[in-house]
Amino acid sequence: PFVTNILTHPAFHAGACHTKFIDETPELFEIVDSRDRATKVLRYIAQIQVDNPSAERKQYDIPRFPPLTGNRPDGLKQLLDARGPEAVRDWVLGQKKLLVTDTTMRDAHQSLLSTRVRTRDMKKIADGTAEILSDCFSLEMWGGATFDVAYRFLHESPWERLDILRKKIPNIPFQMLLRGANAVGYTNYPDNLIREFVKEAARSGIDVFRIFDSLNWVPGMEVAMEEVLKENKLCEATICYTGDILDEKRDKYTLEYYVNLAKELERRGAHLLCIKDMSGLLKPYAARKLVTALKNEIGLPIHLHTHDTTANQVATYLMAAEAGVDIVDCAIASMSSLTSQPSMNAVVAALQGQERDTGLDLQRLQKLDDYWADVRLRYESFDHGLGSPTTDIYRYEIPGGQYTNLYPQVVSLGLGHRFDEVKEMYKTVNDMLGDIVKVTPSSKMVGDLAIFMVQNELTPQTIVERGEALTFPDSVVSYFKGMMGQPAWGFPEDLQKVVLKGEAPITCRPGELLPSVDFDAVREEMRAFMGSDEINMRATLSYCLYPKVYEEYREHRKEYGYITRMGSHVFFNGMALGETNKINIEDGKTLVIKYLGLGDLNDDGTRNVMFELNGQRREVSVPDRN
Ligand code: 3PY
Ligand code: ZN
Repeated sequence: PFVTNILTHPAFHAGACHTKFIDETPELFEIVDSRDRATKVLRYIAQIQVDNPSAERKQYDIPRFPPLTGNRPDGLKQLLDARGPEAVRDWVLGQKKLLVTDTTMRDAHQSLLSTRVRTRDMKKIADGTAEILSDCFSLEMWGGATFDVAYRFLHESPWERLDILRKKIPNIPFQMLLRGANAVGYTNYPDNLIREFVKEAARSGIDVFRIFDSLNWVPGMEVAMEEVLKENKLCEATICYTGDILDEKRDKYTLEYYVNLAKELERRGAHLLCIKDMSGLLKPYAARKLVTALKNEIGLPIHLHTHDTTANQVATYLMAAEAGVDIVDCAIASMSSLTSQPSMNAVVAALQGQERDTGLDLQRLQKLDDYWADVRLRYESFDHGLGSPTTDIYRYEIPGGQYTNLYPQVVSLGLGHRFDEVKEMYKTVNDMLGDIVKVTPSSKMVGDLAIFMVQNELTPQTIVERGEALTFPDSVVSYFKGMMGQPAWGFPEDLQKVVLKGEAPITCRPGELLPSVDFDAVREEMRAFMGSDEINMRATLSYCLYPKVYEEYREHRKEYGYITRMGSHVFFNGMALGETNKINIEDGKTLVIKYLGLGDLNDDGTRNVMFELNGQRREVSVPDRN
């Protein structure tokens, strides 16, 4: 193609071509580059077609968008930027409305759609969100599992998501979920990595950092909290709720336990306190009791988070609202309920005209709801969670996000028919460990151990007896070593001995032992796959957190280019025969692609795939792996 470009270039025809022609005519390279980019996009789609030739490929209508009014009122983001986190805290405490955080762009899809919602589908509703939700407390749109899933499965940068949404939504505070010393990963990281990560997230637009420790171990939150305070952002320290404060037989996670924890977090400078009910165990009357006690004992706004797995949680919010909770987490109705957050539309409707009226406009919320209902259809292949609510979660205490993923995980191990046993074992493991807080990453460890025990036909007794000869899952070894922090009531010593096989556990903060990251050395190491591409702090941090995932993301990018703007049904499922799509690969550059079908298998094992690209027939060949 390069030669063709030269031959067809007007300067060449005019005889003005000399040896410097190529150097001085950069658009030749642009043409090559853009043709190259189009080929990459075609190859991406072609590979999906070839990998799954007989898939049923649906076409979708354009989603329904809310009509924009052009009126995007200032929100709490302006107050935070102008007057700082204390001013926001005081404003929250000084007003009556029940404030709402919208989790649609983070926890809702993490808990319903295996975290797969793409930046493109968030960007398209960003303007509408900025107008309609201008009065809400925050948007939870970053952190948790979204960070690695963006790179790993969506082949896009979570940092870019933050940039894009920040630009379109300048009025609502952005909130992220930060797993304390585990950041957005599953293991403890060195202190300087946590600090740099917080700094970069704050610089990139995160305003509210919800920080938790998966064992409610305060030292695990310490470094992240300190750094957020330094950055002058809102530090929302978290108590993870487990057990049942109404059950007098359970004497560990009592009202007193939670109140003491909350006091400690307030003492350490938190601006807000989160009750994180990750498994949806906080029953309505327990919420009333807990919120009343916390309101009496501490002076911070209280932000309640839950999952509606049992269908009890709108009632929980109403009881909490009566008891004075300040903020609740909801998702737009079509992305709510079951393992996700309670429906914002339902909560708003329930409080209309009452003392704690949210002030949000139900009619306009319906427009956001319509959009998400349409978009959700594109994620059908990930939408295989609970069909109906279940109260068995009170027995198993499995977090919302984990509950949707556990079944496919168990199926992929060939244990689908033993799912009930795995759930029962999850409970058994919890009892065996002395009843611990279960949330990422401790919940993953409990799940891993439960599956391991079912697979190996182990019981709490035989696991200790046979333990010497067993190779335990990495997460379990890490837990018993103390690398996830310290559980409040210690480790079962006999099991700890067999898991660690003579190695001594640690009792201090893992961050005190982990050597600091040498960022220069890391950048040097990254050169190997980054080539001449810029290695900025974001790239470096991502690589430190997820080396393999990040490297694969760069490779994918090299091979297929920038596909973040491709429609989601094409991105996941490819195109139906004869379907035409416009695919935007950069500002002002749109490809019109029509899929014409599969061609022949070549001798080298590749298969030709036919398209029309901007009206011209194009054939690309990709490996046929079937
Ligand atoms: C996460 O850590 O990703 C969670 O959502 C925990 O509840
Ligand atoms: Zn959650």
